[in-house]
Amino acid sequence: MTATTDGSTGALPPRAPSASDATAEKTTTTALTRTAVRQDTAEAARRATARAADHLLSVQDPAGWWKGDLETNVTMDAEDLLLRQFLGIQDPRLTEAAARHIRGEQRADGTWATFYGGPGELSATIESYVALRLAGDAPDAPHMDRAAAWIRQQGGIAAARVFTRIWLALFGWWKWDDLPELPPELLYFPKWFPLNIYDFGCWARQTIVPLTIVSAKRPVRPAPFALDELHTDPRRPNPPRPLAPATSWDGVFQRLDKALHLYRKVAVRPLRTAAMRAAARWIIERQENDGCWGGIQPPAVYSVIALHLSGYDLDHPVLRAGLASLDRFAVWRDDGTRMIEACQSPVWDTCLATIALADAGLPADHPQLLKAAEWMLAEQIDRPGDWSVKRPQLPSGGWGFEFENDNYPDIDDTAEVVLALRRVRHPDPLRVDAAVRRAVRWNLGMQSRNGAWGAFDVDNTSPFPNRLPFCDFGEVIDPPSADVTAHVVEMLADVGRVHDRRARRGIAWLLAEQEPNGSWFGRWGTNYLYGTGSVLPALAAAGVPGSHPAVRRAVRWLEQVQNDDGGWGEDQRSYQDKERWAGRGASTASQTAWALMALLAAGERDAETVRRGVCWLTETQREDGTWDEPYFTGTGFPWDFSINYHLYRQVFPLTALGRYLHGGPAGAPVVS
Ligand code: R01
Repeated sequence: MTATTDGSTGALPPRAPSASDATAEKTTTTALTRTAVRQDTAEAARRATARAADHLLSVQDPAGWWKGDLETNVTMDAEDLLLRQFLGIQDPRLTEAAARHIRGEQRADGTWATFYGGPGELSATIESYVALRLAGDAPDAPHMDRAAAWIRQQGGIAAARVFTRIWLALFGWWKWDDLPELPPELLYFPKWFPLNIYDFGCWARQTIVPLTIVSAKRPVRPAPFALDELHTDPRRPNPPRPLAPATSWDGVFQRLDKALHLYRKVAVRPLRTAAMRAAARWIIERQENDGCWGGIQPPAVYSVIALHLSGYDLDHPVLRAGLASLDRFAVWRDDGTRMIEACQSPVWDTCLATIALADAGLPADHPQLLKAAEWMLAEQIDRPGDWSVKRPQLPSGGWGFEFENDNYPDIDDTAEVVLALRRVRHPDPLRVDAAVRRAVRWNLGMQSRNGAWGAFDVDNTSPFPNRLPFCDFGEVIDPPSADVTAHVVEMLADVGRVHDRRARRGIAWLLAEQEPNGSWFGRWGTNYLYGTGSVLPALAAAGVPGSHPAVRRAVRWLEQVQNDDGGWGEDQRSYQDKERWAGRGASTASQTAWALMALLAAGERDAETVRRGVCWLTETQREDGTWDEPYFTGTGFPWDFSINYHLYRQVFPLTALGRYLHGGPAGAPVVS
C-alpha cells in the first residue's frame, strides 16, 4: 500500500451510509431538531466533563501523581501466600484477608477466571484452591469440592502451566524432574547467541534469571497437606507428556529439553556454581531503589526466592528491602480483603490524567497540572538500563511505568509523558524543553529495524524464546506494536519532528500494519479498539487527512462495531478469534472513549455515530463523576494476562468528552 502521509488534502470520499444518514431529511424542522439534539448532547457533555474532571482532580496525590488500582487476577494473591509459606513468614491476619479476596472472586461453577466474565482458567483455579487450603479451607467444603472437581475434569495439575507446576514443586506436590529445564548457564550466552537473556522481553528476562537458580536448586519444602484431589489419577500424578515429531520445532525443543535434563546430571560443577553466582549477581545489580525488581510482582517474588536459596538470610538488607517492596503491592480494602497488584502505574496514570484534564479545558497553568508536571519531570530516568545492551551509545532520557523502575524505562510512557508535559504551561519552559529533548532523542534511538517501536527494547523479535517448553504462558518477547508506535508518532508530530525520516518510517509501518477490516491490533490495551484509538489520533497529528483511505476504512469499521446502545466494547475473546470478536462486546467507558478519540481525530465530530457515543458516556456516568467498569480493557499479555486499570474509566472518557467539546490536539477544532 502506498502511504500518502504528506498532508495533501483530497475531497472527502462519500461515507458509507449509516442508520442515521438513512433517515436524514432536508426539511427545516428536522434540521432544527437535529441542531437542538446536538446542543443537548453538547450541554450534557459539558456537565459530564466538569463532573469527571472534578473527580479526577480530587484523587490526585498531594505529591502530584495519580495511581489507580491495577487489578489482574488471583494468581497474584495465591502466589503471594505460597511465597510466605515457602519462606515461613505467614501472618494470619494477612492470610485471612487474602483468602477473603480469593473466595470473593470464585464463581458459581467453582472456578476462577483471569478477567471479568472470562471462562474458568485451570492454572488460576489450581493456585487459588491451594492458597485457600493454606488459609485453612477444608477440601470437603462445598466451594473447595466444586473447584477440585472442575480441576480434575480439566486434566488436573498435570495440565497446568509451567509456573503453576513450579509453585507446586516447591512443596513436593509436583516432581521437579517433570518440569522443563532452565539452566543458569543461559547467563553466559553472548548477546548474539540464540536464547541469550536479552532475546527475552524484559519482564520475561527478569522472571527467567531468578528461576534458573530455583530450577537448578530444586528446593522442596514439606507440604502441609496432600493434594491428591487435584490429580485425575492420584496413583499416576505425573503422567508423561506426549512428544511432538522430531521434525517440528516443538519436537526439536522438547528433545533439547531432554538433553538438558541429562546435562543436569553431568553438569560441570564449577561452571554451574559460577553460573548460579552470576545469576544472583545479575539479580542484585537490578534491585531498584525501592527494593523491588522491575516494579513487577512476579519477578520480584522469584528474585526473593532465588536470593534466599543463594544464601541470603531474610534479614539481609537486600531481602529485607525486597520483602518490604512486596508488601507495597497489597491493596487493603475496607471490606477486609487484600488484593495484590501485579505492578503499579503512577507514571502512566499521571501522564494520561494530565492529558485528559488539558483536553477537558483546564487552564494549562492550573496548579494541579503544574504539580503533576513537576512530579513527572523528577521521574525522568538518567541512567543506563537493560535497554543499553542493544544501544550502548544512546544517552538515557525515558520514563518508566512505576514509581522506581529506573532500569526499565519504556517507550510508551516516555511518549505519553512528553505529550502530557507539553500540555502544561510550566514556569520554567527551558527545563521542560531540555527534558523533552532528551526523551525524544531516547525514543528515536529506540526505534526498531522495521521502523516501529516495541515497549522496552530494540528489535526484541527473536522467534526462539516462544518455542521453549518453559514458555507456555504469556508473551516472552517485545516486538514493535501499533499502539506504542502510534504514541511515539503522535509525540514526534507534537514536537515538530513529523518530517524526520524516522517518523515517516513509523507512519509507513502503521499504514502497512492496518488489518483488512480497517482496525489496528492493540498489544497493550484490549484490543482493536485500543489499537485504532491509538493510531487515528497519531495519523491525524502527523497530518494524514481524514479523507485518507486508511482513515476512512477505520471509520467504517468503528461505525460497524458500534453497539446499539451507542457505546463500544471488546473483550479478550478478540485475541483468540478476531473474525468473530474484533470490536465486539459489552460497551465500556474506556473503549467507547477510544472509539470516540479515533472518530474525532478522523474529523467525524458532527457524525451521528459520535453523538450517540458521547450520549452513552454522559448517560452512564455516575453522580460522583466516575464510570463503572468491571471489564478488563488493559492487556499485559494477549488473552493470558489482562489488566483492569482502575483509572482508565476516568481518564479516557474525560479525554474523549473534552475533545468532543473543544477539539483536541489531533481532533478537528470545533467551529460552533
Ligand atoms: C507479569 C506481570 O505481572 C506484568 C505486569 C506488568 C507488565 C508491561 C508493560 C507496561 C508498560 C506496563 C506493565 N506499557 C507498555 C503498558 C502500557 C499500557 C507486564 C507484566 C506476569 C507474568 C510474568 C507491564 Br512471567 C511476568 C510479569
